Amino acid sequence: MSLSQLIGDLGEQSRGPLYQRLHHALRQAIKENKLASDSALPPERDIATDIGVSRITVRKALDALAEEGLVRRRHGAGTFVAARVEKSFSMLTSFTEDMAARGRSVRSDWLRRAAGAVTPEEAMVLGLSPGSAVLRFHRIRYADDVPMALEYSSVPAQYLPSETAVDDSLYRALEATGSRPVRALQRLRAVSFNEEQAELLGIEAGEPGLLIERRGFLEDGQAVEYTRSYYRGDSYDFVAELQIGAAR
Ligand code: 16G
Repeated sequence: MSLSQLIGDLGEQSRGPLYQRLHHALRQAIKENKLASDSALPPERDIATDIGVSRITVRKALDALAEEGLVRRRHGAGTFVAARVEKSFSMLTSFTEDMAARGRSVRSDWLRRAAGAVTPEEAMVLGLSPGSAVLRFHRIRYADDVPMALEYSSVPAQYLPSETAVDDSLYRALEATGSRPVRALQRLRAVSFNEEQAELLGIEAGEPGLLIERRGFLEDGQAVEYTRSYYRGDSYDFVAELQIGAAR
């Protein structure tokens, strides 16, 4: 099926300049999986002829998609629909490990990295007494320079020498002090990103996402981590391997 058949009549998609309508139509096609993850798009000039717009219009639409992280340009190879990340829901791995396993480069921008007194919510979740010290790590997490998730972690202060002990990876820092979690409880639910979160992730407010809350525990049952991870719905597939239970 050609791209023009796939996205339909641009006039009916939305208002605004032509490149923007093409951008929105392609974005829709990617989100609806009509353009498969990691598939190659035709060359710009072919798209232009197929849809009946100028090459500049195609270029601008693809630029906008690249900025949103929905397509990726590979030097000399063309433009590809960005691969969705398959994240296992049953492994106690870190963001850094998840991305490294997929050959993606990882970086984070700090929104906050500070010590403070535990809030009532953290005290309940981490099993701490009021007044205890916690370290907070709030980050935008990127894979190949595309913002993928917002992450808000709290760790009881006793498990790390200071907040600056966490550089790239929280789990690496915890491992260094022998306090990496060995068990975790997770809860997940659908969210819609608010204005502030959407801006940090470079997407539009109201887009769907997934919130995963993780409570990580040490061998002795002490809670060492409480993290809320907000994942972009358009970039992740969550997978889990299920086995038939003993009690049938
Ligand atoms: C993952 C964990 C998060 C953990 C982080 C550590 C999920 C749902 N969440 O994002 O709880 O704090 O990895 O990553 O998997 P880091 O070691 O790369 O900082």
